[in-house]
Amino acid sequence: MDERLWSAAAAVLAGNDAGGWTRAAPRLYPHQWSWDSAFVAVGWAHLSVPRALTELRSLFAGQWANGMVPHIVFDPAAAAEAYFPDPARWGTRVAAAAPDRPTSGICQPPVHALALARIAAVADAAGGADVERVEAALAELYPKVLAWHRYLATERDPQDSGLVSIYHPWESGTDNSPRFDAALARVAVGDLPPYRRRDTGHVADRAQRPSDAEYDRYLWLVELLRRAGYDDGRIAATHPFVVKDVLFSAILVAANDALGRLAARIGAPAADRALIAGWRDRGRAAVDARYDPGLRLCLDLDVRAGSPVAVRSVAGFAGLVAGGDRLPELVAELASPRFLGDDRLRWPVPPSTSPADPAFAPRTYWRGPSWPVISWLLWRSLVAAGRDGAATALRAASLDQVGTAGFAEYVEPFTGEPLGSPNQSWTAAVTLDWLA
Ligand code: 9WN
Repeated sequence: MDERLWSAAAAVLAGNDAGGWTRAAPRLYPHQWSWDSAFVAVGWAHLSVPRALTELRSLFAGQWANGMVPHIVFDPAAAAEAYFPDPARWGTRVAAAAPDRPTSGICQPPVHALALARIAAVADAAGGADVERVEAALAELYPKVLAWHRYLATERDPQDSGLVSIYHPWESGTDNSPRFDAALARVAVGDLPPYRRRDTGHVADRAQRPSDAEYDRYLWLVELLRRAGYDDGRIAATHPFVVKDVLFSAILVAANDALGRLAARIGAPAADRALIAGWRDRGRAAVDARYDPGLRLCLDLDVRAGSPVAVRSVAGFAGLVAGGDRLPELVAELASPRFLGDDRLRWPVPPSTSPADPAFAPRTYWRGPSWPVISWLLWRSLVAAGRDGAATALRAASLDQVGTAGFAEYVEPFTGEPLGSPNQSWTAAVTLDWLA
C-alpha cells in the first residue's frame, strides 16, 4: 500500500468536502455532480462508511418527482457566478417534477447502485456497526434508486429498446467526445440569450475545454429543454439532439445488476426483482446489438439521423461494462494498438478517444486525454468479467499515472501532463478504491 498516495487522495476528498456532499472539484465544479458523487461515495467508503452514505443521501435529496436524478445539485450558498450555467439559466422551476431546491434539468450515467453495492461490500468486509448503517441506508435509498432506474427505462426509452436516450452531450458525461460531433453540428442555434463562460478561467489553456461553438450548442439545447418545460414526452417528440448512448445504457445494465443484488439482500418484493432483472437483460442484449464488427466497438445510435455513430472512443467498450457476449472481442480491442497497445502512451490506460480516430486531440477534454475515472470503470468491468490479468495491469498502470500526474481531471495520454482541474474529487476517490 502506497501510504503517501493514500493520504494525498484522502486529503483531496477532505478538501472538497462541503459538509455532507463533495464538490466535484475545488473551483471549476463547486457543486454536487451526479455521477461524480457516486464515484466519490466509493472513495469515501474507505475513509468512513457513514460519510459515503451521506454523499448519496444528499444527492438523492435533489431527485425529481419523476425519478430523475439531476446532473447537478447546486450549492445554494455558492455565488451565482461560481459556475455556468447557474440555476437561473436552467430555470427548472418550470418543470412539474422539479424538487424544491436548485438543480439542473438533465441527468448523467447511473453509477449510484454500483456505488451502493461497493459501499455495502466495504462495510461487510469490516463488519460491525457499518453493516447496520448500510442496511438502514438501503431501506431508504433502494426505492429512490429503483425510481431512478424506472425513469431511465421508461421516460428515457419510449421505444422500449433497452437503450437510454440522451438529450444533451452533458448527459453522457463525456461532453465534447467526437461521438456527438455530427449530431451537434445539425443543431441550429436560435435566439440564444447572451451568456459568459466561467469554465475557461479555471484551466491553464482554454483549448483543454470544449470550444465556444460547442458551448453555444450546449446552451441552446438547455434553452430548448427549458422551453419544453423539461417534459420528457415533448422532448422525445421535438428535441433536435437525441442519441441512444451506449455507455450510459451499459452503465445502467451494470447498475441494474447491482440493484438486483441489493434488492435480494433487503428482501424486496419478487416483482421488483423480476422487473430489475428484465431491465438488465434487455439492456445487455441491446448494448450487444450495437456492436460493430468493423470497428470492433459498440456504437451509439444517432436517433434523429437514424444512423450509428462510427467513432473510436472509450464508450465503444460499453459491451464490456454491460457484461455481454462481445466481451472477448472488446477485451482484444482494448489491448490493441488503437487503445492500450499504442506504444506512444505514457501509461497503458485508455485514452478517451482512440489515437487512431481522425478526431483525436491529446489535450482536449474528452477528445483524447485519459480520465482515471473511466479507467476505474473499465477496471471494475474487467474484474466483474473475471479478466484478472487485464484488470491487474490496468490498476497498476492507473496507480502509476495518479502517482505521477496527481489527481488531475484528465491527463495527456502521451506525455502524462495533468490537465483540466487539479484535485478532482473522483480521481482521488477511485485512487482510494484501487489502493484499498
Ligand atoms: C458539465 C464534473 C463534470 C463531470 C463530467 C465532465 C464535466 C461539466 C462541465 O465535469 O462536465 O456537466 O462543465 O464540463 O465532462 O463528466 O461529471 O466533474
